[in-house]
Amino acid sequence: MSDVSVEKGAYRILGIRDNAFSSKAIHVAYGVDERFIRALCTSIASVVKNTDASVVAHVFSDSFDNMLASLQQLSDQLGISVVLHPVDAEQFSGWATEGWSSAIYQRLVMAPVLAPFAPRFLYLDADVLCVGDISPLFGLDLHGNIAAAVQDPDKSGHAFDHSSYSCDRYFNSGVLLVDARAWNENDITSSLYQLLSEKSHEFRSYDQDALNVVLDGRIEILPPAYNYPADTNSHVIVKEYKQENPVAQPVLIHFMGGKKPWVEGVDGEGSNVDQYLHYEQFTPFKDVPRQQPKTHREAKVCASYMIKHKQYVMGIYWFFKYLMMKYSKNK
Ligand SMILES: [Mn+2]
Repeated sequence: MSDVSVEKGAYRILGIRDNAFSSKAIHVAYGVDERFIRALCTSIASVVKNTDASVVAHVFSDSFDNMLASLQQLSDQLGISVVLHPVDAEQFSGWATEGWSSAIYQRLVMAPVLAPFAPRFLYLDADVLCVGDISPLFGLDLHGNIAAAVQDPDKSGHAFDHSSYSCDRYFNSGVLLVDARAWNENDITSSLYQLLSEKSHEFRSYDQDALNVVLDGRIEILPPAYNYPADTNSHVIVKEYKQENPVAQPVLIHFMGGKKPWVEGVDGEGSNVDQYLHYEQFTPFKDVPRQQPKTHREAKVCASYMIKHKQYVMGIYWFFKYLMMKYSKNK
């Protein structure tokens, strides 16, 4: 792939299709770093496989060097256009990211870039899996609001100053339907920049808190089916949320929390991991074994998975790996 270089600020289209940029096409957008390429491909495939609409996938990243071959292959396999948007991550360098990649901030800069492509786009976290048709979202009445999202399972609201916005509508930023024109007319990106430059270290859920503060009162709340927690998350808040909001057929399943379905040993209480693995079959990661655990928490999860599945040797192996990862790190 020696001819590959993506200039900052320029975009590049992989797989130009006849129908891709018709007004009927639906646009989905992701902001990732290259560690998420596998999840990204699976998420895109899951969107495409569940709709008759033409899909254009926009990917924002500060580097495409290690993603380009996979995205080209994905574009060919799915017959869709994938648009690469290089983002200079330097602009987020002073902002808090503890435990996260600065890619969390890429969703804040998408609307100005995407407005020339489409009046409306759907931002998705790469850990969101689509299992139903998202095209109705593109005809939905937003009642003059700038964006639409689903309420977060955690009703407490994370943002630093609860008096500055209505916590009872605190939304999860993993799925965000954006009216690009309204966003730009209201200078939302500038407001987010200003807020994060001053306060990012006071937030708990950085980009999500900032979006909640800036979009307060200008957000349309979507039904839970459009950002439903995956069954890999057994947190008590998530469990209570799911009991209060039972959804028989979700459209977008969000692998919230530390357990990701592309890591060996991650199991859910239901079928969400199997659903994830199903859509992976439509990507360049078809039949590639799941990622090995890389953190001590993942190693621990893997150890108990192996024991549960009566693979005792692997269980003991991962238990020792867990101990080594945990104690070599915290010397
Ligand atoms: Mn997520």
